[in-house]
Amino acid sequence: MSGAGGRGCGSPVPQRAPWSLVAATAAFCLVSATSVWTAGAEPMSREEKQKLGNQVLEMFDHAYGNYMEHAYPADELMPLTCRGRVRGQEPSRGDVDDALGKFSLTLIDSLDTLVVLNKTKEFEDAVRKVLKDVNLDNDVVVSVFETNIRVLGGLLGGHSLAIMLKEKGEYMQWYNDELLQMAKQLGYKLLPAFNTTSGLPYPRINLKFGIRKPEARTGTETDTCTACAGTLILEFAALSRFTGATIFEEYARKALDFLWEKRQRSSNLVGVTINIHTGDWVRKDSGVGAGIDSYYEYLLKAYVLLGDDSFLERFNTHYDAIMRYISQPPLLLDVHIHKPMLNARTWMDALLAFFPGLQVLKGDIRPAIETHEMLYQVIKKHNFLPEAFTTDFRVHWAQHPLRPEFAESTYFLYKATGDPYYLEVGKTLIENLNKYARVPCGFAAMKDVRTGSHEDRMDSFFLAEMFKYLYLLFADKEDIIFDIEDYIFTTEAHLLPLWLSTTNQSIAKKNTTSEYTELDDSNFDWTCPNTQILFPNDPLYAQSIREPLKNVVDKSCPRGIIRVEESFRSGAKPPLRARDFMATNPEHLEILKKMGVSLIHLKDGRVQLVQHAIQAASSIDAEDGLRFMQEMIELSSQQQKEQQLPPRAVQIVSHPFFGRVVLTAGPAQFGLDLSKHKETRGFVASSKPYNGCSELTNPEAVMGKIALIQRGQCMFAEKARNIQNAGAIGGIVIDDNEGSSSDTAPLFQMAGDGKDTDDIKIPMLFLFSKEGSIILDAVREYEEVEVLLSDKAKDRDPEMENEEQSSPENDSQNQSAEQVSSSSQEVDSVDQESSEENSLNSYPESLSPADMDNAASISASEQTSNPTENHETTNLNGECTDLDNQLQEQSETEEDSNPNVSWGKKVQPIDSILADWNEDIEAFEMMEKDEL
Ligand code: DMJ
Repeated sequence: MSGAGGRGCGSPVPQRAPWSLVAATAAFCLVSATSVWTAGAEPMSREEKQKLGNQVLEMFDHAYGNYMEHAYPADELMPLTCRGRVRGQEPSRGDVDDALGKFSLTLIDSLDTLVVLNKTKEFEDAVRKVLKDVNLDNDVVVSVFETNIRVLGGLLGGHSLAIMLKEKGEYMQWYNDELLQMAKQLGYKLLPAFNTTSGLPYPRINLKFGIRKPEARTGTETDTCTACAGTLILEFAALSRFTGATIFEEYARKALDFLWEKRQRSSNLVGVTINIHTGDWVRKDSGVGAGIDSYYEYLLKAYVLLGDDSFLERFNTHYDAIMRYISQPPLLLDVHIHKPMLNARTWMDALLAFFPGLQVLKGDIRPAIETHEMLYQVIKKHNFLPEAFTTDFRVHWAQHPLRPEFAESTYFLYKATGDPYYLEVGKTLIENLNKYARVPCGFAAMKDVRTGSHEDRMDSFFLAEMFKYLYLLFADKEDIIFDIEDYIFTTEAHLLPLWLSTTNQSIAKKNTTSEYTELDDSNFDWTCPNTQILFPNDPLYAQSIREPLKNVVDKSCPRGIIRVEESFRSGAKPPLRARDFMATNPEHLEILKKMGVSLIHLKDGRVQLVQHAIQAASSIDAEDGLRFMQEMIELSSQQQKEQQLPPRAVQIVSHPFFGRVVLTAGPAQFGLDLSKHKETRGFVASSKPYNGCSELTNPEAVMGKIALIQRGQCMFAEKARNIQNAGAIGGIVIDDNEGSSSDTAPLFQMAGDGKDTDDIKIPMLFLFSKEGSIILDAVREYEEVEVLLSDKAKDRDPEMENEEQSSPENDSQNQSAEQVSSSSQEVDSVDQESSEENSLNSYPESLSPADMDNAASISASEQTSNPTENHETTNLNGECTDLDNQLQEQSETEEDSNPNVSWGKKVQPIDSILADWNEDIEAFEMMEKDEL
């Protein structure tokens, strides 16, 4: 996402009235603020800014140069293996790959960045390459949304700056609208996607065959995300206005009109996904991040670019709802569209980092400063913004694909406030990128922000957006060869000229005011009048908003926890004891509020408690609150220990394993409970996409089978739902961390997604990578592999046993079978003898204060769940530790001292199982040959 370039207060406005109105309500304040800054963070010298600007240029060269040298004409660079990512030649990554259309994506996405970074010569070369090499007619299924924002937007941004340069008279003199012609060709290729009764586009289209034809391999989808359907208007309207072909703007408007009609009428919110045929909301949760983000962005920007009042009115209506329900400063939390007072999640995603930038464009600076500061504290803790993080700022999903949203908001906040603090923030971003993401062949996405591990990907938006915003942050007007304020940024940071607002506007006539119109005052409740008087009067304003948030996420650990320890030692007790707490008792709720503890109701009936010391009535109340939370943590962890689910077993029962291979698996907190001797038996099949994060494309393959799915990219529950919808009878999630094994890592339970998971009926188990590859290898070797999912290993297949017993050749196999069989029995006996110790040793437990069960029913038998895949928490000694490590250490120590209590030690180690297994296979193969 991004905002408008921002025109200074009082500077001449060449556009028609609506733009000046926007300027007056929002971005208008931006530039004037920079000149009034007088106090707060130390100002940055021009030399320092130039130094940082040059550093950005050098980094861009490193990224772009390596792409051009090692990847081009491929869509993206794989910076670890230093080669191009060509779709179909690399293992599928699911939906992420839908951005790749074999059209040199990174080159097109980088076009206007080259001009912003003053690399005009390189821009000229790049345009020539696009015209010469890029084919838009490939037989490949791409995302309509991604193709629009990255490719259509990239071509239009390139065209906008090409004509600007041509007019200047030095560069691009040969240019004759060729990029625009390509954009038009692409626009026509995308149009078949809109062939639905609703006018909402299909999410995917085949560039060569469109939607309907059998060769298209798409067109069966029923759902799309709101952002996917609502992020077209800028590019499509620009295309119409540049070319005079009105159809594009018409289609994009129709989709937006439909979404507006379908908004939930009482909350004025929209859901995350919608059925493109019926218009029903498929996912009724609503936030400002993933799935919705740029829909809101485009409403406001469509008003800026097209001057159509209806877009501003819609945006303001939604914005009011967002501020009423979703904004819980400094947090932005998803809610349910029908019950907007109910939080739908306990975590936030990284995409919402664009929102402070949009709030700047809107002119609502205060919450923008607050949310930005909260995000910055998370970044300072983890070096990057993890893809998702919890309301108490723990990592929820540790990946970071070098997203630009936070840099974007930093740029807009700097433009709005002129506060040099934001330059320092930008400097930190640059340092972190160089320190942690830079590799010899470019910049690599972070696989895990906590460990600093990399992924072999460098997404095109890194070049389209990150370098633009970072460069512009440090650039003075004279560092850029054109006036950036004459353009609006699309969501992919492509530049479209504001003069389009007065060009070919026939389509918009009926909705547009031709004269300046005074809108109702309520439209501006949150806007510029506040900020216009803000900075001249109080240059410390932004700092004063940030200050209380400084410790919201502490780098080492909240100091308060240590004080709690001390207080505990001195015997102090909170006024409300955790064990007495009732969520239905209004007095208790009042006490919580005083202590700065907020209660978040989850859909499944649980409540989450979060404490923010700064929200407490006094410092004493804050300490009481911490003590209360501490008690809750202890209570919860005690209950959890009593409620741990024991490990489960995946047993390969088909030929030639016949139950000999038993893999230790982690259970799930949802789906069929495999305890009490319930079991599910079936053949396995890999799901497509392998991460199971979207509707399966191979339902026929998994129908009636146990689906194999890779860990990562989305919540476990989401995977379960997708495979269940495809007809799978069970699922095995296989860890994507290569080399992981239950031999060396503690098992854990797969948690739900904070929502009601009763709809998941099939059993789900988790295997670490090493165990998972045993199944995958077996599939490769034998194709048909049958497994048994159960609470404990069952005896070997009796039928097979009989066959073997009757065969004199099988003595040696019988011997090794016995060995394995006896280890199964050991497992059983361990399970019976010391299941509690096993649970404690094998499972990381959540000590998070953020996941308390419904306190009204908290009792010794209640279970506390952790809806995250990752485990990181604050321990009672005030040290922040990784819980996995903590428990691993604990597990190792206890295993050393008492080898009988550990499940891990009791189960035959994988290597030895493999050795036995290989021997068995060889023996069976020999036997088969003999028989033949
Ligand atoms: C970009 O492609 C766009 O900004 C989009 O709107 C969502 N985010 C990605 C980068 O994170």
